[in-house]
This record gives sequence, structure tokens and C-alpha cells, in this order.
Amino acid sequence: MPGRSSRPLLIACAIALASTRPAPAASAACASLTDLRMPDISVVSATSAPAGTFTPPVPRGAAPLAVPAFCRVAAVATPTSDSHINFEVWIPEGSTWNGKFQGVGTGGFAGSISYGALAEGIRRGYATASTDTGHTGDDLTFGSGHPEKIVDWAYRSIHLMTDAGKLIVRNHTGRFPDRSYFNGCATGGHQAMMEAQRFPADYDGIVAGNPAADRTNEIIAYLWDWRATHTPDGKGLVDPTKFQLLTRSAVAACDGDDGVKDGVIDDPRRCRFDPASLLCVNESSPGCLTRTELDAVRKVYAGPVNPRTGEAIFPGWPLGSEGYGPGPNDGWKNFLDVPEPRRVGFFRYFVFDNPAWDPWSMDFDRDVAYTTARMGFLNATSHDLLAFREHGGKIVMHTGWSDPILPAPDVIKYYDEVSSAMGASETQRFFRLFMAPGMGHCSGGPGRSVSTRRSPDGPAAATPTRRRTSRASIPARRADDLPGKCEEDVC
Ligand SMILES: [Ca+2]
Repeated sequence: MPGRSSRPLLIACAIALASTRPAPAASAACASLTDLRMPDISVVSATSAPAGTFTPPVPRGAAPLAVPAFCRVAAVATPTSDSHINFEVWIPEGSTWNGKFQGVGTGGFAGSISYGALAEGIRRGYATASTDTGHTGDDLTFGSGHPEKIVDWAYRSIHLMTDAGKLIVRNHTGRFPDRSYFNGCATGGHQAMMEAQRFPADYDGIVAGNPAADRTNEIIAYLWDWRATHTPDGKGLVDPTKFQLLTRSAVAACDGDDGVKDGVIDDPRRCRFDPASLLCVNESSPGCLTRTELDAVRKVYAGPVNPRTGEAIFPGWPLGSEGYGPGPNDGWKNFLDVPEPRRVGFFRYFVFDNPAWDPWSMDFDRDVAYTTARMGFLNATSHDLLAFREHGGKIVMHTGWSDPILPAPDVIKYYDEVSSAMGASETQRFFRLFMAPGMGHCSGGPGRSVSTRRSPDGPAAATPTRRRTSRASIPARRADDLPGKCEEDVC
């Protein structure tokens, strides 16, 4: 982050509040949308829903969602013979439509439509679309023997949903949306950057939260960290309560560095806490680290490296992300206090096509190169955003410093790489990154969560605040409002 953006900033803007301008009268009744013909896409149902509540079909037992009157369109895209991409487009009725389209992201490996984000979108006036990305459930077995389904998940489903979604809106309202925005976090952030890079004409404004864009190397990092903290027979080398000890100690050492004692480390890069200061003097106790524990967590802070070249494969996790709470997703327990590496199915079903693949067989030189060669298309890490910029698009990217699922340094690394490739000042004109101190994965953590509902003009006109983040300055946001927040526990 060049210049001013090196200071912690907070997004105070992005997806617009609904315009009060009335939308044109609908040109066709909702139900007639089933007559719409599009290549490789079938409209399965189109029904008018009254204002009130909508009970999501998934997950089971989900709470009813408040909704205005809307036209609910369910469709299926089949771009290949092995594809079955479900998506829904919700269009606010009459003058409640603000004339705009919003695609919303999904979490993890998706497998379900984000009904909470759909409802949030239409409450704010947007015609809103969400997709299950072409399979059901978060289990990576869906990719075994189905390479086209992996492509559907990686980028094809969001693009098709977007293209068809705009056409469906046109057929219902009589015109195409004036503007289109994509809003996603976690995998939704990954999807956001994939759109900017592969389909630059799809959206005018993009909000990319905690983007898990370097997906192959993120999963390699899960594997590296798990091996660094376990014996070959799967026993943990680090007492999971020590993750909370590390965060408590880091916060105690560095909370005041920003001049505000609020339980939040403003910028972990400036924090001088050394975990070695916790080394046990005699016997192990809950308040110290054994030599084994210290050596193991140092590898997690450092991140995976190529054993032959010494080159970094992926950034490590920063101070403050280790364990900010007791929950399984409040820190590194998420990927370290588990019986096998997170997303090991990626290697078994996507990369090696071997359900019996042993994570201890991973060679962090040869197999990393092989993984990149086979699955590099999953990554949204291109530094060339020229086409998106020329289209007039703008990107607001944000992430949480305490994110224990996608390390903040990886987001900064990508932004810096784009700045180097496109020029810092030119990048700032259309693409900005905001860091939220103490925020976890899209929400949660000791800091406040990012809000994306403050600007009256949408992401393209976003005017971020330039003040230091504080609890008082950031509106809290319900987790179920976040498009693309992982519905499981990991991305
Ligand atoms: Ca502080």
C-alpha cells in the first residue's frame, strides 16, 4: 500500500443505499419470465413474493428474512454437459428497485445460494443475484472426476449468473440495470477479483472483502502449518490454549502503540512482541511456551517456504490472529486444532485425484509446482486490471488484520504487486485497500467489522475515511448480512 494507504484505514462506504428514484414500470409479469430463452440457461420458476418474510430453504432451520415485495427467479445454467449451476435473481417490485444490479458472493467452496445476502440486497433496492456455483455442499469431493464443475466453481458460475441476471432484470423491468456491483467476502472476495480480472465488463464497482484470491497457495499454507504443528501420527505439538496466550501477550505488548488502549493492535507489522519472551523457564505451564511449541508457532508466523530455494510460498499469519477468542474459529484453532489439514480434499480430489493421498507426502517444492500447474486457474492473482479500469470499474478491497483464515499480509502483498505493475497513483485512482485492525474473517474479532453500506453513490464513488480505526467509528454489521462470509468454518 503506497503513500497514505499504509496507515490503517477503514472502509466507510461501498454498496449504495437505495435510490429514491422510481424504477420504470415492469414490462412483464414476474411469472412470464419462465418464457425467457437464453443459451444453456433455463428459468425454472418465477414467482411474485409479497412483502413480509422469506424462509430460506437452506441451511435447515434458517431464520426468516425480512423482504420487500419482489420477483423471485430461479434458474439453472448448463454451460457443459457436466454443469448444473443453480442461481436466483431477486428483483424488487415497482419503484422499490433502485435501477441497479448486485451480484453477491458466496463462502467456502459454496454449494449453496446466499439467501441472507439476497434479502439484504433487495431490502436496499438492488436487483440481486446469487449462485450455488454449480454443486451442493462444501465438501470438495464434488471436483473428483468433474473438472468442469471445478471451473464452474472457480469463475464460470458467477459470470453466467451475472450475464443472465442482467437479462432477466431487463425482461422484468424493461431496461438493463444502470449500474452493476459485486459484493463479496472471503470466497466472495475471491470471486470479486476473478470478475475484475476475467470478466471486466461485468461490474462497475466491486467490493472484495478478505479475498481468498491466491487459493492454491492458501490451501498449501494450511497444509504446511498443520504439519509444522503436528507429529506424523497426527498428534498436536501445541496446546491450543497457547494460541490465546499468544494473542493476549501480543495485544498486551502492542495495543498502546497506536495511542489507543482498546484491545486492538493497530498494525501488527509495527508490533515488536517476540513469542520467545513466553519461553518456559522450567516446566510447561498454561502461561508459557515450550521450546517445541515456540519452534512450531514460529513456522506459522513465517508461512510456507520452498525447502530447495528458500522462497516464500505464501505469507504467514500476523500477530493478533492466533486466538482472539475461545471459539474454534477465533484463531488458528480453525486450521491447527483439527485431525487433518484443512481442505486436504483439495489435494485428494482436485490435484492428485487420489482419495488416499497422504498429506505427509507433500513435497513443498515439486508438488507446489505441480499444484500450480494443475489448479493455477483457481487463483485470481493477475496484476493486470487494465481492462477493468478502462471499463470505468472501481474496486474497494478490505480485510481484517486478525483474520485467522486468510492472512492479511497476503492481501497487502497482492495490492502492492498491482501497484508496482500498474503504478501506485494510477492504482489508487480506481483500486483501494482498507485494513480493519482487529477484525477477523469478514467480521468478528476484537476490532469492529467493516461496513459496506455507507456511501450514497455506490462503490464507484466510494470515499473512504482516512482516520484511524476506532470502535466508535465503525458501524457493526451482522455476520449473516455479509455476502460470501464462510458459512462453514474455512474458505
Ligand atoms: Ca490499540
